[in-house]
Amino acid sequence: VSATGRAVADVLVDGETIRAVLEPGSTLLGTDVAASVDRVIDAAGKYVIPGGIDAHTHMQLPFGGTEASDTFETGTRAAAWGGTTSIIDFAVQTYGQRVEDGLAAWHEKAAGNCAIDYGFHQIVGDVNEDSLAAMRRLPDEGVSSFKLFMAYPGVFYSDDAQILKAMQVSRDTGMLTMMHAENGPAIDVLAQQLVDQGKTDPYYHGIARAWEMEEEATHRAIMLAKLTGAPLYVVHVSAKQAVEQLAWARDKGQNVYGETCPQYLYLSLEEQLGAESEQWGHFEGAKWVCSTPLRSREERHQDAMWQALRTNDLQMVSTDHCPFCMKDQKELGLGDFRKIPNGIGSIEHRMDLMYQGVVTGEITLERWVELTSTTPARMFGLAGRKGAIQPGADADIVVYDPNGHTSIGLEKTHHMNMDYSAWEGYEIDGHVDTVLSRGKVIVDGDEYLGAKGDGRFLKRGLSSYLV
Ligand code: DUC
Ligand code: ZN
Ligand code: ZN
Repeated sequence: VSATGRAVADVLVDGETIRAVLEPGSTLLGTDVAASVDRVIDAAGKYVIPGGIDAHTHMQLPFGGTEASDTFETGTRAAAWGGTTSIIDFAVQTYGQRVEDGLAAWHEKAAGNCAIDYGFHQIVGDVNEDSLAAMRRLPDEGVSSFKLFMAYPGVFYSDDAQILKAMQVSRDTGMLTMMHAENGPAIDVLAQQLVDQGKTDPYYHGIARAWEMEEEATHRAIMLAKLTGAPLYVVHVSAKQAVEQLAWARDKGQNVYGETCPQYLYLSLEEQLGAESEQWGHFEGAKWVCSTPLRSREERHQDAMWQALRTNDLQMVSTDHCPFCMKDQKELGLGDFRKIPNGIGSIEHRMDLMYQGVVTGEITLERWVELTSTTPARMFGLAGRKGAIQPGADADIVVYDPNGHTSIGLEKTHHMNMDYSAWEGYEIDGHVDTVLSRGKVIVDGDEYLGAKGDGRFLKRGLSSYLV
């Protein structure tokens, strides 16, 4: 299955590379191909798809006084189990730090630890003259996109002046500007007022981060991108009004893109409000505290995300994988939702959860491949190497069984380094059977054959979507 169609075919892998896609029973240079290879993987009745590319992950991200609980080792292993064979993680430059040092630190965390190939975007948390100069050199390092935050004053936040200057670098270099689009200063006032009223439960995280704050920031990012001519990619879109902004800008011909995440397709603020357990009481809702937040199902944001995936107003699905345990991590926010580290762990389940969209008729099989692999490769400068089963591409291949079944839960399918699953109880009509990463079988049924250090750093080129 590719982004453009499906066919019954044999895929010939030679070493780390796809050599040919052949009609079954083909001969190559006079020899019967199937009879002359070292190994045949029988995928009859199953889908053979390009390995998933998760273009938004946060392994070992320092956040809220703690650190995201998946290391590059545990996070990429979980990814492999779930049919994802490449990630693009966010290297972080914090206040007062040099961009080069932030990037070097991320290389140190990842090198020799990944089970699958990995690339980096660069978070620029401190836009100043030094970092603006350093950003111009990032494409030479194979880092062809940077992320700014309109949220999180005091942590990663950039004001409009800083955004404008960074976007000018984006325009000049062809690097994609990735934007966390929420009005952080306004959100922080609302959050403080809620806490002052004693509204401290996790649910109020979503009330403080109102959709108006996402719509406004998305619009502002679009206008700054228009003014500067920067290509813009808005991450973790969750509000239907934010999608309307993207669609509006795209209809006017602007080079603007957006992703959503499984949590914004499946989960809701109402469910977070209703969450309660013996152990945690209403603090149970902390499991789903992430930013942007879960949105109201009554307001139909989830339906709008699925629709946008069909109409191509949103082009990709990434996870924003940013896992924290309840114990000692989410727990930090007991009595004050502002102190709950933001994030959900989903890297293992993205391919399955999005396949559910095929089963329920929300998207087509081809669109599934496009949203989870082909477009991520093209968007982030990996076209030709990743995201398609074609001659010359890396042999990153998943055999997916539409007749298989996957039960998600902490005691079931769970390899992420977390003490809970945000997806507990989800039942998937489908199963990742076999996973190849550059020609090596790393998942074979219930057996894991990958190893840390198998994954290599991906030096990325510029986006195929540049004009
Ligand atoms: N959102 C999250 O949920 N976690 C990390 C950073 C972010 O923007
Ligand atoms: Zn973000
Ligand atoms: Zn993120």
